[in-house]
Amino acid sequence: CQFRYKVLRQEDATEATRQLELDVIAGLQSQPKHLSSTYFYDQEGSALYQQITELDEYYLTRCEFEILKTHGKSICDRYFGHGQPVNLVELGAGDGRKTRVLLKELLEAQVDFQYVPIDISESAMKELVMGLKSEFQDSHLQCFGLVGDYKDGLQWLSSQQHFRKNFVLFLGSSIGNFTRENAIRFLRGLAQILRDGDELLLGADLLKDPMIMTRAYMDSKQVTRRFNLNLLKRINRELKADFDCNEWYHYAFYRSDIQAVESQLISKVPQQVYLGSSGLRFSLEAFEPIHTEYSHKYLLQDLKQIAAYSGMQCCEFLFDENKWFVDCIWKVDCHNSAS
Ligand code: AVJ
Repeated sequence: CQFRYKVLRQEDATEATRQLELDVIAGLQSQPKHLSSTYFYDQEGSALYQQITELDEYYLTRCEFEILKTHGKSICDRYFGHGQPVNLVELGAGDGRKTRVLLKELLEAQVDFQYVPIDISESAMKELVMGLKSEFQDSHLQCFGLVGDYKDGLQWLSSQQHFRKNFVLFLGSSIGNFTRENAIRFLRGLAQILRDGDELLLGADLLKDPMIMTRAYMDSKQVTRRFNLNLLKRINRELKADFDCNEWYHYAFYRSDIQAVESQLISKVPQQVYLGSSGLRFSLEAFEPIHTEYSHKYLLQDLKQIAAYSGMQCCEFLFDENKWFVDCIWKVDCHNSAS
């Protein structure tokens, strides 16, 4: 079959829930309290994120769409199709809507490639693969999806034989959820797995008017609020907790000290939360925040520095018309990775 997916690390529900529980306990015992944004993306969270990408205020997806539409052909000409088969690997593929632009270009140019989307959500993957099947049924598209986290994805990459060149997509400024330090650690790991001739296309949100950045995370339809609160709903369900989802403010603001939009859930009242799975109780004061996400924003010079520290070499920067967003193309710096 041309359109299929495989679940890496046979999703051991009990193991995943145990990890969630450990992280939630540690996060709620910390001062200030925090929960990890990696837990946003269950079935409902992935669907809500897809709604976010269609909001007027959430410019990121639209900008990157424009970039891929404008530069797709040149990406295709420049980095694909010297007769060598390619793995087009996408980390965190989600609904793959932006990537379809590239898929069409590659099919048009008759490049020998296979699309390997990787996503943490099996329901999102199912939808992606079925969607591709109905849209590209009569083409030569080969899609081999993988359900897993980034770590599983990198592990799969490193297990591959290297007669195929890899072109890795990491779109949407997903890198922005990492601290700068962790971003470099992650990209170094990727650089070590990639070979001479492989490339990374990295999407990154650029610094701009703080109000524009803030509004993208405080949208008027309050979809982002539901996305943020879904974290508590998930914890209620999976860890038998009793968060009252009505007793929270969703709040996002730009922090110029770390160049990131920070998202929080702020308790409206003094409250106690019971975590049934562990029998633990946590107290929150009125107006106490739980930090849930950082979305980092970049200058081009930051990105150049991150590339250098990660052992990669910048090939080019591709922009939308407003220069609000950038898709960077990097390749492994053989000189750096050898040292
Ligand atoms: C998927 C990490 C790129 O940080 O902009 C959207 C997630 N959070 N609205 C982002 C998100 C709130 C998004 N990324």
